[in-house]
Amino acid sequence: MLSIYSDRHRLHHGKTELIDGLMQPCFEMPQRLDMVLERVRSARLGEVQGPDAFGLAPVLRVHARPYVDFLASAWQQWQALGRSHDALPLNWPVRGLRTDRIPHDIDGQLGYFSMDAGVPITAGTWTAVQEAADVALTGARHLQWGQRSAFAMCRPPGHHAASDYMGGYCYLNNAAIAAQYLRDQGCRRVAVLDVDYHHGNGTQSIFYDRADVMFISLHADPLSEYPYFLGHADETGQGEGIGFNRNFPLPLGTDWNTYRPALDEACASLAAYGPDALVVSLGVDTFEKDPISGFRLRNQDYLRIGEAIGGLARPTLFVMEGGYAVADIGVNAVNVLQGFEARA
Ligand code: Q9C
Ligand code: ZN
Repeated sequence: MLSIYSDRHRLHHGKTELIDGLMQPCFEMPQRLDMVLERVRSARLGEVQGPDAFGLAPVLRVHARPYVDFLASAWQQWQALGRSHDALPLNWPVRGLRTDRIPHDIDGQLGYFSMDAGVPITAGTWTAVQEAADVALTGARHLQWGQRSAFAMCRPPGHHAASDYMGGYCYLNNAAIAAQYLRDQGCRRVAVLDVDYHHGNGTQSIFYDRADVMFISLHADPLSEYPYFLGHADETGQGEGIGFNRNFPLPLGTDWNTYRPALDEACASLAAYGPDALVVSLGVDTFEKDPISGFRLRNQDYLRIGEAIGGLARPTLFVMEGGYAVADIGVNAVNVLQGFEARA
């Protein structure tokens, strides 16, 4: 399988995040992707290529212009106040507060364009984030050119980012940008399957009222786990999109015996939809040793996930999302890809 990778992900390296009331080192760190690249090479998965530059046009098909302008200017605005440490949001427009005016002040903008504080903005964040979108788009382009599959090694991840907000380590929604690009290049139907431990609230929001992009997610029940405020089973779509969104919230402690029936049902829905292309939001934070998660999947279970996806026999783009058990991220991600190839 062809993999797309850029070293520029390193330009994004937040220092600390607020966890359990304490500022602690960011779990979302450059070493994550180093481990994936190392495993792609040691497992001889296939060629590794750099991304092409697509510019902002395909990003703006998914994200709102004011949000993209904010991301592009945030560091400069922050620095202009004499701050050289990471920019972080601190307050949000919740129920009853106004969202019809965008604050001029950077602290107000950080809150306006985010869902939580897990999104440090550093000097290199905007460059790294654009590069991650290019990595996903380059993978999508290879599907369009006839490849059966590709692996987009995106970092930072994307599935919590919606049209106009960041959150949960995500800035631009790499998988959504790739899915929309595939639509724009002539695929009539595209499906996104999200197997990250956390619900892909951003991707769901982006495609919620559309029938041309189906979204299916398996994740920890939002009553128990981040992102808490989206991802329930009764979220089935809106307007034209009714019936084209499907959530499988699963209990904490989910192991393969609980996961597999949900995955099989998700795959049956995908097969019935019959997409021209499939985008997989590939998070491996469902792993038993993941430091921030509560599922119990084991290394070999990822081969089975890949086989199930391969059985769909669709052109498939894998987009890297979460996974924080640094030593095992590469093994688990590449196991999915090898399981897929064994079945494809
Ligand atoms: N108790 C992704 O996997 N909160 N984002 C963690 C831990 C944020 C995860 C709290 C989790 C965001 C792409
Ligand atoms: Zn996750």
